[in-house]
Amino acid sequence: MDSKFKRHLVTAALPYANGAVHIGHLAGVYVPADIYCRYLRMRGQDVRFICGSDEHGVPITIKARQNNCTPQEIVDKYHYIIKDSFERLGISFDIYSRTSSKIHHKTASEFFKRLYDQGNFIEKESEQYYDQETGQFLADRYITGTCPKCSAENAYGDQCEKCGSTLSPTELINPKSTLSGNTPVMKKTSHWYLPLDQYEPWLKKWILEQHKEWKVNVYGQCKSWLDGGLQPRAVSRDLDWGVPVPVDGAQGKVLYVWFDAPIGYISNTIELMPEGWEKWWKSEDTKLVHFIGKDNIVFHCIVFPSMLKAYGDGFILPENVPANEFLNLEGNKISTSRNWAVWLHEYLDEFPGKEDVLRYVLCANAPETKDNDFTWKDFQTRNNSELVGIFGNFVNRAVVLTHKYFGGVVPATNQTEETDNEILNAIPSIRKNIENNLETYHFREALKEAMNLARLGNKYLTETEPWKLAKTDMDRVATILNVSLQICANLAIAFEPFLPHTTSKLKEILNLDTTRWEEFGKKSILESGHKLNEAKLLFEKIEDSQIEFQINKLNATKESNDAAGHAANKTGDSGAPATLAPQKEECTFDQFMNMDIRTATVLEAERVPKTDKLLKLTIDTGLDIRTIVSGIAEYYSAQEMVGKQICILANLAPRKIKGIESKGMILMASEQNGKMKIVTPEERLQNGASIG
Ligand code: B3M
Ligand code: ZN
Repeated sequence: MDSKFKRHLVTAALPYANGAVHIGHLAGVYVPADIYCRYLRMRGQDVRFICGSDEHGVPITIKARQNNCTPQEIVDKYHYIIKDSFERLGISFDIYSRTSSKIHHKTASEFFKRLYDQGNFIEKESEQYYDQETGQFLADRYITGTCPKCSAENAYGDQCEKCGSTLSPTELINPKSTLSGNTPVMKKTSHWYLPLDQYEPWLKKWILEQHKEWKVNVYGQCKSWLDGGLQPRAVSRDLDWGVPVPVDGAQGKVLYVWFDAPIGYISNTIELMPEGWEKWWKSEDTKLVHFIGKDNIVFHCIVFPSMLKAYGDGFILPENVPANEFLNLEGNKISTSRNWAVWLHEYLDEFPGKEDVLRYVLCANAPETKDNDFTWKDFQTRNNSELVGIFGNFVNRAVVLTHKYFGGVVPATNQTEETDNEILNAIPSIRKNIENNLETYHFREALKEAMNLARLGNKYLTETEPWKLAKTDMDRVATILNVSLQICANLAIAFEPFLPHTTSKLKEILNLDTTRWEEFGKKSILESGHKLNEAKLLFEKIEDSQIEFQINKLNATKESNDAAGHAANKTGDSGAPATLAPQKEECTFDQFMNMDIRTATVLEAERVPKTDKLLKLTIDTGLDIRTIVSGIAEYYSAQEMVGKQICILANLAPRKIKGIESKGMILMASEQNGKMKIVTPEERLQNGASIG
């Protein structure tokens, strides 16, 4: 361990609260950051793991506009979905807060004010695009056009997603307002700029000379920015959502989201430790590490350090910024807007108890040095042949045989043989490899090493065949099982940073309260005579049908994306949607009046076990609390449903679905692409309000 530092401050990029978290975010940032923090804690280090939602910026206001709601409603919705799903996956943040918090507004505002007062900014008037119809300046994503670098259409005012170039709105060819679709006009406005060019010599020295050890992708991106020459960057925007610029006469202006978001790391640390936070940010013996995705490199390596440098007052800089590349999904780029993703909260609902399988696959396949692909087939194979076939199988055999031959008590070792010593002696070097890899941010390699130990254990049992020796040589069986159980105990330590749910199960089986990293490598973690608990499977096989369900889900997304593109063209031509279900047969007024349709609110929701589509909902109909089973799991997760107001047909004859009595039916509207959406009143009404 690096003894230069007394404490470790680890941050993970603050996810935008304009959508849920997906596997790309996890593999790139949160899973490696969590492994790192768990490892440091096991080594007895003083660690704070800081994160929170990034709740400002144009993507959020655009999403609110699309959904006809306020930005606050958007961030409230996603903040809780994100926070809860991280917790369920076992991401062990010490704090997960949000940038709409009071404390953040105060911290960010004061930060800006100090730089302003110190004269660190340049104030500049410039002409910027303005939408006359909506009366708004068009910052960042409020403007799209053709990319000047790669000619892709629909590049944003701040970035082209196709080629990754950073852009400014005036570089776009044929700019259009995303608000009205109109061609914008130029209008004068003034903003504050951080003169990054002034920090260039200092940054060059700090990064290019003193941090040659940074990952190649990170160092390379910094070098190309620095070689290209830095320009002053605007740190304010004409927007009504964000931290107001704390300067007289700056009405209608807020801090640029990339100015306030990294300060979020500081605000969240203050929120966590109102008294002691300063030593975490201003003491040379704190090691600061930022985990991020590759699209955030410039902000964390160039802009934020320049802000901290400008601020002065002893703020430390990151020791390292381990940024990962991107994870693709089944050969295509993950996309929130095209719904091409595996969403964490959906995964957790669909694979209960399999948190660690996702952690394992995402780490084993992490895009550490290049973009990588996640496929459901690979997910299944890694689970079935590695977790179940190697790790789970080994532990299970060792424990079951100990129960069978020694009543679940760890037997004493007798004479050891060459094979026993070989495997026991291999453990300390595996430990060293894991440590070296984790401390240099090579998480895939570290995990591979841990898995190698399980692999060795499995091979050892297969070769020594204690079940055959049981007829002739119980002394030898005792030794083999003692050795095997020591390996199990070592596995419980080795895997803890990676698969914490599994290792707590394993510790329970081994009847171990705690495991300590210092013990990793020992040959006698479990003393002879120690009683084990009963054997339980660490992992379960994932069936083809589960994988097919996921693949079908993605295919449906693909089809609906294609259909949406198609339908968009069609509507452009004729103004009429392509296909709608034909009108049903006439019904009478009385028949209609017989239907008792009302509002209700979902109190609880859970997936009906062993089904793909069904949710069991407990709802408040105003009249009673009842259960409805509905086939909406394809479109809504259980969590998303809780708290939603819905409309139900209340007097539908009860029927049993999968053994559960369902009373009523939820009203749903089906889109052309077959997707269903629940029907809700425009405003929340009292439950039981009748509809007709
Ligand atoms: N909200 C951007 C992103 O998710 C972002 C990171 C902020 S970290 C201070 O790519
Ligand atoms: Zn481009």
